[in-house]
Amino acid sequence: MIYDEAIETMPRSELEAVQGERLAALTARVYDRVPFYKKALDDAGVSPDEIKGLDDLKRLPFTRKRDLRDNYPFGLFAVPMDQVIRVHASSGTTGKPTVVGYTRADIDIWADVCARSLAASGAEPGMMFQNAYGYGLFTGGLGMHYGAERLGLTVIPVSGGNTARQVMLIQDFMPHVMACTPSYALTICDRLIAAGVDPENINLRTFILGAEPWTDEMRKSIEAKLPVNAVNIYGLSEIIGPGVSNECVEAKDGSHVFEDHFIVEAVDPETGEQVPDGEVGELVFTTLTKEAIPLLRYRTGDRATVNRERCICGRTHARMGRILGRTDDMLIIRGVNVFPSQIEAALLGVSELAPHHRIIVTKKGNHDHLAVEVEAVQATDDAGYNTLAARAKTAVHEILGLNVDMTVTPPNTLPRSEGGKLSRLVDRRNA
Ligand code: DLL
Repeated sequence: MIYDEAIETMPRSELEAVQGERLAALTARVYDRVPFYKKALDDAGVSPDEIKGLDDLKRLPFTRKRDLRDNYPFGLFAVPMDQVIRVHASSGTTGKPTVVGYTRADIDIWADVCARSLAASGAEPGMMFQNAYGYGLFTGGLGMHYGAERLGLTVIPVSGGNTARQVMLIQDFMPHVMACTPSYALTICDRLIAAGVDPENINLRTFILGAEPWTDEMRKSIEAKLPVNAVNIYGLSEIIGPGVSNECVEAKDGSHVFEDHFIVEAVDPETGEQVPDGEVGELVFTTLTKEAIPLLRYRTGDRATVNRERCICGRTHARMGRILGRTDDMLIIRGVNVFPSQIEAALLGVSELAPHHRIIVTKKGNHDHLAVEVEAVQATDDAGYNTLAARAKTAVHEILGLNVDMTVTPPNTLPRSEGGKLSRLVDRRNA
């Protein structure tokens, strides 16, 4: 089902004309209202009245995650605070989160693009929807919640975690659609199978999966375990949250970017030049309609292709391929964005720890798992190391909200490479 047929199947020439008009208005708006953008445009030698259409996009400066951090928490907001009715946040590269805001109109747009996403995935009004994305500062839970209500679904706002309860609700409330991370979907499937649940006795037929990278192999594996469609949803807090793009269940071949609200580009991460359709580049989004925190050419750090070919579902909006990796070292652990620099910052806060640590990423079952090893400044006994480890673990939890396996080792015991340097990040996921 197509939620907004007129918009989602609009001929590309019309769509691009709408984008061009909105881009011109957006540039003028941020120039007037956000000192950061006034300076960025002045520095780039671009006057807002020169931006007349989509062809002028390339002249606009990029925005980066560090710009949000430098203007923490609300410095990039383009409206007075009394018009901001909600804030959300995700992890930043340091201890401080990346903060975003929404006006009433922004919440409305967000509900719309999430309703489009749910419909593209196969949800229909009247269905029951188990929403297992986290509710809170994370955008996943509330974003999908409003979208589901907009589409006319019955929402079960269960939030993330507590697998036993998720499995109970799937059997008792009989949801047709469930949204969670792909790794969690695998866990849910395995638990249902282990409990001997007959798929014919439950209604679950659609998984809407995102917030972390996944592969076609994972899709095959999920769809082999249960008679479901597993469909990709993509988004990031800075752009709106979930609902930046979504696959259609008809093709399951790339996620349609809701281009009347978001311009998508793929650029060479080194040069910043746009790469041709079909080639891998860093995804860059411009928010055309958002009021509270509109962003020009935001560098996501996510690497993927973009193509504008017509889709069998009838939608004309561009599709992005799967996220193939990042241009930075961001990890996603249980849906939480983790930068190694955050862990380093947390450990540096414990004075008995030496600045020598390594972060080891492995797979435990379906999930990525983080372990941290850090050296103590002074040798002590086992009890001493354990106490220090508990403190280090708390320090990391305070910054990331994640429990990691923490080991404190005696001084000078972690392996160093040739130049005496520790390799800080050891990725054993594919080992
Ligand atoms: O993860 C928003 C979201 C919630 C998307 C629920 C989908 C479903 P952030 O916490 O800001 O927002 O993290 C955004 O997560 O830049 C990607 O690196 C990654 N990501 C999100 N969706 C996908 C996906 C939410 N489908 C960051 N595939 C993004 C791969 C994804 N990576």
